[in-house]
Amino acid sequence: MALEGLGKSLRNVLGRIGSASSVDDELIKDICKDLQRALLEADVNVRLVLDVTNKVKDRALNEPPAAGRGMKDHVTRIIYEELVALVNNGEGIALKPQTIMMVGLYGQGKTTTTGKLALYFSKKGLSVGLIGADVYRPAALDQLKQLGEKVGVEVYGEPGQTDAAKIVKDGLAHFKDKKIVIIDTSGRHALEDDLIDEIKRIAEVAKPDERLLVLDSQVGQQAGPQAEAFHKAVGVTGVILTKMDGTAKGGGAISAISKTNARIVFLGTGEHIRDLEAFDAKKFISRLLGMGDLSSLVEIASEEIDDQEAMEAVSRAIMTGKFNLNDMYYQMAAVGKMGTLQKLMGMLPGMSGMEDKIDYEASQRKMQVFRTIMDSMTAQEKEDPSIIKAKRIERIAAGAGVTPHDVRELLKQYNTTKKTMTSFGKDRKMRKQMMKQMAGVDLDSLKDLQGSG
Ligand SMILES: Nc1nc2c(ncn2[C@@H]2O[C@H](COP(=O)(O)OP(=O)(O)OP(=O)(O)O)[C@@H](O)[C@H]2O)c(=O)[nH]1
Ligand SMILES: [Mg+2]
Repeated sequence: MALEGLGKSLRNVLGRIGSASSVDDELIKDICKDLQRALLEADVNVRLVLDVTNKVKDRALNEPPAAGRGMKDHVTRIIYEELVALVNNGEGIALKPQTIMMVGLYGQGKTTTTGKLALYFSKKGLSVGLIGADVYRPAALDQLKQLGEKVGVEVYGEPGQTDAAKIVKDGLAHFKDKKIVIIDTSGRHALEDDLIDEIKRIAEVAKPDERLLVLDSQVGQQAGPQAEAFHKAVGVTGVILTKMDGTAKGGGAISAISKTNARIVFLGTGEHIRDLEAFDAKKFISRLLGMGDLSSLVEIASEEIDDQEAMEAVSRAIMTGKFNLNDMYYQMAAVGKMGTLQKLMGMLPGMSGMEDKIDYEASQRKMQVFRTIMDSMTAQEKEDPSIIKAKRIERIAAGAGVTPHDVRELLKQYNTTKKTMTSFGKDRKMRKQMMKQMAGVDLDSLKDLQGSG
């Protein structure tokens, strides 16, 4: 996952708050410095970084915590809110009839994402037509046609035509009955005048409702000037960050949004046609921060965990064999909210019947205790609870105001759950099928798993 580095350093910042004996002005200033470093390392533009950290500092030092909320929770929540504000610039793409134009430099993922969007809108029940207006690269139309075929969407193109605006004009007439028309345009290595002229002319002909800038998340600080130039030419309304499955630092892309004043609308998370996620700032930041770490944000987390996400968390644990305390906490929150894990358990071969053994109320009560205990642990301990030795158990218990028995119980439950989770992953056939399902995981697709398992 991209932004792994950023996520890790942000989680360390929160970990510092969690393990501090008390939150005073000194700590807040220190934390803000750490936060600054984390964002700068991820390539976020300096001005933005200072903006965010000054806001955090100002609020943390001056705003009193809400009634019943401790200082740790308060500061954690402020950081979360300010990070959400950093990437949040408005609503997603509306599900209404519209024309969408894709722009971006060479190889950023325009054509691939055009195909992904076609699937996205078709799945929502809207008819889609695609226009291939890349007259620059000979194979571009074929590439788009292949994608169209995959998702059952018609592609309009005029092989040999060199006037992109004319193709668009004809294509729009051809697709006058389609609800959604998406225009794929050509890219270049650099921002040359003729590229800018071409997309300007296309925009004049098509008058697209959305002008989406497709941006490779690996692009660093150059993302800013790129975004600015496209914005000047056509008025960018939204940004799609692609290749989020890579190892990008991501901060450059985040900085780019502030140059266009547009919002991030989708994330590309792989080469497959299904690898597209509607962007949700709160979910994105919650995930980056590692839900479970954010004990103060449990309410937010459980509001926002949907079926899909809980499933993904479970699948991820099964697939990778990696499962830490935060994951368990996150999953418990999901179970408490909607019995998602129960559904999943019921569908996995060998696990049906297991759902009856889950006591949801008891699990809710336990969560309260676990939350307090986890607050007294360091980030490392949550990452790898096996490093917690007897002496630390006593300390953690004392810090959390519970008995050592409670701490041991948390660790025991963690070990059992981990064993269950990772034992699936050892079954090769199972793993392969899981892998296949993961991109577009939904309840129906998981039913197939049961049938063949
Ligand atoms: N891993 C990964 N690869 C992606 C993603 N999106 C696109 N790609 C890959 O990036 C490469 C370029 O994608 P295209 O869609 O052809 O990019 P483009 O912007 O249309 O390129 P030009 O038309 O040449 O300007 C292809 O190999 C895609 O498979 C993504 O989200 N993740
Ligand atoms: Mg292309």
